[in-house]
Amino acid sequence: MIETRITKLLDIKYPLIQGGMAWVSSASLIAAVSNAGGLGVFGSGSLEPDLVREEIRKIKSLTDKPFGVNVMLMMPTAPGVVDVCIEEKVSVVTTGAGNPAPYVKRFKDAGIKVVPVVSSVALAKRLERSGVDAVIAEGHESGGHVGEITTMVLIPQIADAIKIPVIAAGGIADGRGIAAAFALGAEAVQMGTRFILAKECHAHINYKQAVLKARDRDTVMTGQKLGHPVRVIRNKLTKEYIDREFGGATNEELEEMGKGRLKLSVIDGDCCQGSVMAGQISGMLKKEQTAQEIILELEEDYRKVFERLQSFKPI
Ligand code: TUI
Repeated sequence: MIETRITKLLDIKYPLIQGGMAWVSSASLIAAVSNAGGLGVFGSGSLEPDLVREEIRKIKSLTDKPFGVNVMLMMPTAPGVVDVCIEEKVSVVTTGAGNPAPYVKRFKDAGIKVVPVVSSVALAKRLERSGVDAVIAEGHESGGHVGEITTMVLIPQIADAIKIPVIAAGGIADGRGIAAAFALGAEAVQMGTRFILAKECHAHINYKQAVLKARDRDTVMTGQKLGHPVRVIRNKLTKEYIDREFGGATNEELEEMGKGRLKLSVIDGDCCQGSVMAGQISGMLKKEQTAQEIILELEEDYRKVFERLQSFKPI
């Protein structure tokens, strides 16, 4: 498709990264994405370090290609998960929901590439100084835990502010999105929501159906009052949660109400009372495919967009 600093850095064929999604990104999905030439990423979420190690070993048994692990920094398990990533010598660590600077030296000393998710220019600059290899600039369109700035606005500002390569995330799921990300200054894209619909993704069929059914305006923000905004598909839970959030519930009550909700939808398939995290691009997604079909379709789709853009070339 295209060779960039990211394909070289991560030793992958395509500049395509599957976002690490807690509970959703199972070993089978990660291996399928990496075997197809992208970078599969395991979302360790709130898992205990020993379970993360088990999953890493399962992935290693399914692929000899590079893959990544996402460390969710706001979880109390994060320091233990960092130790496991270092002991298991994973190729790449991505981080989310916090500042990974305290861990960068240990990762680099272990030969691990560090690619944090950022949602502001300030953090991107700070992390470049701390020695990370690249950043994933994730816009407000994304699913799950999100920042405030949209992808369209965030990518060019971060690309202008730092020298290390930028990976764009948030609202990207086809060749048009990839071409747009490159135009804005990114050198690869990360996609989460589209890979929920990979056949190798073990998320419950009800979760996949919720993504397939969603239209453009069907995601909402929860957790704004707690200071951890999370984008999910609207359902019975979000109605009750938002009513209580803006109806005077305490932070403790809201924390309690949110506990275990992601597993409830992804694993148990309760998409009424569970938290169905997905991006705004859900409205565009209409079918399940294998990871390889997704990646080959993206390549073909990107090529067509590129050809179309040639006709706009100034004479
Ligand atoms: O991490 C994500 N997305 C996620 S994690 C997740 S699991 C979860 N489970 C239950 C409740 C909430 C989440 C679901 N989705 N994306 C990466 C991301 N990181 N987006 C935004 C940020 C971010 C935010 C603030 C990164 C750094 C940051 O900096 C804070 C600081 O210290 O400056």
